[in-house]
Amino acid sequence: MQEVLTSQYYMDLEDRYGAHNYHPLPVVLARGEGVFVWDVEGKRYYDFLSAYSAVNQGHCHPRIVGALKDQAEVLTLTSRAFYNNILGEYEKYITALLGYDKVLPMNTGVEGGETAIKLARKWGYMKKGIPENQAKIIFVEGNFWGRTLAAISSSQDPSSYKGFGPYMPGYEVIPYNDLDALAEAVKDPNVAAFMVEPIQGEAGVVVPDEGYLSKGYEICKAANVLYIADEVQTGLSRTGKMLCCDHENMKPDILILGKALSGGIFPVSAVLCDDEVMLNIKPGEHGSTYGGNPLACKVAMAALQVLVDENLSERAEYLGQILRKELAAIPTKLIKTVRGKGLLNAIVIAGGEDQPDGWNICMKLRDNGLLAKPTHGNKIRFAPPLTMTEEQLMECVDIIRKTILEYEAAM
Ligand code: IF1
Repeated sequence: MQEVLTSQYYMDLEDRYGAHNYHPLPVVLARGEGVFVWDVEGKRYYDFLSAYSAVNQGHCHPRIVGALKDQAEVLTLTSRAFYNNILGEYEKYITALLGYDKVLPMNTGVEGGETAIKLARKWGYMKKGIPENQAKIIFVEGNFWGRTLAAISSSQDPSSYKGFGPYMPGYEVIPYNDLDALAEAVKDPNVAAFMVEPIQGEAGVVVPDEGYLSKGYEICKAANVLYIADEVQTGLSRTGKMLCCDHENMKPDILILGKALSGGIFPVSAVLCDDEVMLNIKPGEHGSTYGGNPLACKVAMAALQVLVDENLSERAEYLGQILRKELAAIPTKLIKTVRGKGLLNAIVIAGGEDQPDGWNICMKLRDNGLLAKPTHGNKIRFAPPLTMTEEQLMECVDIIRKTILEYEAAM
């Protein structure tokens, strides 16, 4: 008898045949369109995670899917052993759009971070005169930039690094949002770069003080240290500007993009910087099989054009103001803090990181038709696709308010 393909059936498949490296919310999605996703039973949800800001343009955006389909039937991958007729057009487009001399195309966000660190180290040796293998990179507490060994080596979160040592040398970690600590750290002549998220995503949408970005840049500039902005999660209209650094009119020396660079279609990342930094990596010193493939380039150009044509930065700014105001107005003791910029927001649930309310509230939100995920126990990220209408946002606010008040009443 044909097995009924229920959510449980699919969850059991993943449990039996897949690595157990995640603990997903128990919902099995089968379709996405715009701000909505549907589970295998046909129930519709508002997506308030946007695949961690990879789906800023909304699920299966027709222009981006169209670009994928058109190119997929012509030429998908040449490798960089040869030229192709798409990569150069993309490089010209994205460097003009974001104001850099050059781009180095990669695939995942963490590859972007690794590439940025290699560029910074190489610049440190070839331009700053740091002794070979002595280059240092400064990170901040609460950083998250992926799961590779280089990325977890800068983490203070045991679930990220424990059991995976030994770790990458040449790292120093200072407090986030602390300019005095940065000024002290860059005094070391062997420091090549400072790498930081303009808003810390995984840490629970931690927004630094106004001026932290621009003053941090000035401190690095004065010490001949490169400023690397990891905008994999904050970039591409998510915080109400094309780049989060734009809020402070600050142009980082090295910019890392990922996630929404492909509108959730498949992995595309990019590292942008000027010639002074980019040209220290010579032919054969870095790359990847799929980096800059024609399909990725066409998808990325469409994804970027959608951000511009649909004014998604302005929408994120406008809707984010409404969302934070409405969340702060919910009459509850459960919500300790509401914070964020644009449509990258989070609520902090009262009580410690180890209490189950974040997860339990997300389970209730799921029952009420909205999908969100807690981070570090008591923070719930609220980051819908930027294409949401004000009417849809208000419907989501109603769902969140109803869920919070019902949860509190049942405590
Ligand atoms: C997972 C977290 C978010 C990132 C920043 C680089 C990367 C990420 C600022 C690496 C990736 C993803 C990883 C993904 C879930 C998600 C995440 F919860 F894990 F931490 F967004 F906050 N820089 N973040 O946020 O990009 O290599 O993944 O393409 O590991 O489950 P990637």
